Amino acid sequence: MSISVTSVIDGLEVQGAPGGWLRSVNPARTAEVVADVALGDAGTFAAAARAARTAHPSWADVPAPIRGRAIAHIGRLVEANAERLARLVTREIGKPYAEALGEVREIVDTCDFFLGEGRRLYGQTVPSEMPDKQLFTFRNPVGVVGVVTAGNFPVAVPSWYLVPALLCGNTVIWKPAEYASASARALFDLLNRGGGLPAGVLNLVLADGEQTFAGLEAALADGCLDKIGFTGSSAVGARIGELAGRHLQSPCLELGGKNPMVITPSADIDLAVSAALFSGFGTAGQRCTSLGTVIVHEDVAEDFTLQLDKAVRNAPVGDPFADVVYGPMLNQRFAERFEEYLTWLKPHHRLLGSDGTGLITAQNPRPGFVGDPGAGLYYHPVLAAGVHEDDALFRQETFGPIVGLTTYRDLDEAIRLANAPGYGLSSSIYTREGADAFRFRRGISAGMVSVNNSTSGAEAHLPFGGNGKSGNGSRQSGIWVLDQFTRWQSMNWDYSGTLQKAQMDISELTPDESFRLPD
Ligand code: UN1
Repeated sequence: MSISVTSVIDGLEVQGAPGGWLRSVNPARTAEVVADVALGDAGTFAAAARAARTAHPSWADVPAPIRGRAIAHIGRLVEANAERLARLVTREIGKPYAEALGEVREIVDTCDFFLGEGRRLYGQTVPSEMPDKQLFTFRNPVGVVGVVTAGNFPVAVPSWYLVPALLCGNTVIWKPAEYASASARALFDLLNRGGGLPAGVLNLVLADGEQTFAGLEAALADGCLDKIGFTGSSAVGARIGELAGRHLQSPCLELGGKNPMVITPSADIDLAVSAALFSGFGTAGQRCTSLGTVIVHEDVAEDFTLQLDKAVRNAPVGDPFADVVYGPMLNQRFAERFEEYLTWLKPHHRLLGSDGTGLITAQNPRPGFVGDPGAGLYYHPVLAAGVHEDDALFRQETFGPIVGLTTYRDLDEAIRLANAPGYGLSSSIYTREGADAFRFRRGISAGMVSVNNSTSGAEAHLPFGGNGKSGNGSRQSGIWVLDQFTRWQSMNWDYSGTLQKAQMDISELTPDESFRLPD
């Protein structure tokens, strides 16, 4: 059953489709339409920003504990709708149902964390250098926040922005990935209904990338946008960073990754193989935290490669409602881009993990495929052994079921290789040596480090974010994201009844600098 989905501004569905109509299809069965999407344009985004600006003062006046209660109710409503929302996510972007349920869980976890933050949002009382004067700090909302998100986590990652932004007293325009519009609209409805949010506090704009960019520009020029949050590619992140910088803003950027996994000689190889399979091929390799390159010590390389090859060959691929390691690509655009990444495979790469490459079809079959491969956008997994440091496959993010493999001789070399592509999101090391783990942690440029765990699967209350090409140092989740959605305000209050000048009218105790202890 297909539905039609629209943008919502100031509590009202937007009429018409100035950006045209888009068909959101099930990538596991491309003949099935999930939603007809009425796209807005730059003007739609700018109108939403104006509505958010108007709604902001009274939302900021709602006491933070009351906003926290709204987050609590949202969490409960999401929990009560968990299976429905997860089914929709699986239908719309092809993520295996178990993962989709986990994704919905991540929203609830985020609500669980921030419902209490409404009763904290702590500021500090600070002593003054002068008598009869007191210093304080307060967290103020930033104002109007524009959130632009990707479709690989169509509901969890948006909640990392929307929940804390609302809790902190901001109003929001959310622009989800247009190919995941039905999932986005479902989350949007849950947030609005669950939170009892007044009109204009949270607005939804469905639009393509270029119109969104023009909309961000217009809203910034209008003075109706105070902060941008963006999850997506490093290239678009850089454009958003430039745009925000021209308006003296610093966006919250969560970008791509080329996440390394180092396998040391002491590693538990079985464990490392299962982690490489999950983080390289789970979600069809379409997480920003997906494994990019395995960097394996040459003493254990043969054993590890053999076992990972076997694990990938035996991994069930297919219908995302069945028990599979991965399903289809998110949508046609991602399938096309993946085909481009496959052209980066070169004769010096040893291709493992499958007998075929490219689209899985009756003519290019995968043994054990679950369901009808011809119905959807299913691709053979690729494990490419023998990648070189200057290969595109080693240096660039490849969103899809492809993992490179190279070897190293000592840990310094492994760390150098792990940092070489210049991203810095997630990373992992498998070792039984504590010293290896700490040396790796210190040397790796990534914002997130796993020890004996995969590169993906971060918990929802630790700082999430990257360095280098993976972001601008912003962090999401937990207490750390509060610095994205609030601004520190300092206050000093002098009740001495005189003008006490800082740094000048201060008293000093006199030290006896010549004092020495007896010999
Ligand atoms: C993403 O791919 O944008 O750590 C986020 C993980 C998930 C989030 C991934 N919890 O893999």
